[in-house]
Amino acid sequence: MKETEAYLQRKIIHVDMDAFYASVEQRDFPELKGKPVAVGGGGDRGVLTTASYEARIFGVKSAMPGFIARQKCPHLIFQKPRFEVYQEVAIQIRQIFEDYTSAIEPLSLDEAYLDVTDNTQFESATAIAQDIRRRIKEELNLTCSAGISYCKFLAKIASDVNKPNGYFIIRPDAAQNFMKNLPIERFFGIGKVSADKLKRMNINKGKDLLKYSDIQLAQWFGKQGVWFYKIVRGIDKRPVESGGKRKSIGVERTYKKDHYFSDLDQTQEHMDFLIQELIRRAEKASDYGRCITIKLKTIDFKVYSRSQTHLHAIKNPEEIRSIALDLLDRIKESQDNYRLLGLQMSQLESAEQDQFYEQLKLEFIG
Ligand code: TTP
Ligand code: MG
Repeated sequence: MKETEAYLQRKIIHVDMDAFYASVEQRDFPELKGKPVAVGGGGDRGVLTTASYEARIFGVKSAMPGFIARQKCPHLIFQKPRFEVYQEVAIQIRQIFEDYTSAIEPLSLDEAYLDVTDNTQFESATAIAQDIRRRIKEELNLTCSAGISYCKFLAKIASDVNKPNGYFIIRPDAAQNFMKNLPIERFFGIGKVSADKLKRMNINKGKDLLKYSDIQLAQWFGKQGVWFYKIVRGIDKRPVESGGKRKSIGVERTYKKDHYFSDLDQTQEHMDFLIQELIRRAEKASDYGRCITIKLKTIDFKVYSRSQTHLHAIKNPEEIRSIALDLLDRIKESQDNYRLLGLQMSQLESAEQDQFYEQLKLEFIG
């Protein structure tokens, strides 16, 4: 087998739970079954985390402000999120996955890639996906959808095709055809800005993008253009990255209406609280990062974020404070009122150590 074709032989499954938080609520409170349910968004200003499929018929969806959801569906039932429960369920799902492969890459609580190429117990990846779906239903009483393909991008697209409670396979020989009619914004790595630009060039679907050479696309989009050229041909060799350590430690706080803030002094006070909390968590994890990011969300949902990266992990509370306040200064020209403040530390030492050891291991093998 030529090295260039090896990636086509892989068997990757993408599993995504259906209306995850809402389904857990309907499972645990049977009186909610068959009803339009929203999780979160019940307060004055909150947004929904998700909605049950019964609510989606009314146009209710994730990230929608609660008051709009209520307008669209007056009998919508608002549930308070129970994050610890969802986290617990995510661990149970993960335990089921581990019976099939150790190559598991979670994307969020309810979504993961599995590389099952080496699993010889089942006759096909589809059989594995179906077995996983059966077990999630039997053991956890929840439904999910699965996509099966040779690469991450297509497996993820596939899990959406027959959602909810379905599955879909995209085989290598069917991939080209499948992608021809795929809207441009659904290709992995084509973000909103690029998609808009492509559409202005009358490139709306995969088949339109196929007409352009890598050189042309690179001229228009730089390095990204080369990726567009590849992804529209289904060339996605990204491995399923398992065992990934956590990449960041973050804290954020959403404020109620009476506590919105806009002036610098108040922001600093709130920031001090977040700094203490961040340090507490970093100490608990014995992990510190090189990069500090702050995030501010205005009352009309504009998000500002600023980061600063250093050469060494930042451990000193005073240093974190001075970086955070510096970053704040860079946002503060605007006179907005804010409802959310967040502070995050990333480029964690432990994760970088792992990369370093991984690199050493490779050098020894090589
Ligand atoms: P998704 O998989 O995007 O959505 P879902 O599982 O609710 O519905 P679907 O059937 O379409 O997959 O997200 C998983 C969970 O993550 C979701 O149940 C709630 C949470 N979430 C948020 O908290 N905020 C958000 O904006 C989104 C999109 C999801
Ligand atoms: Mg989901």
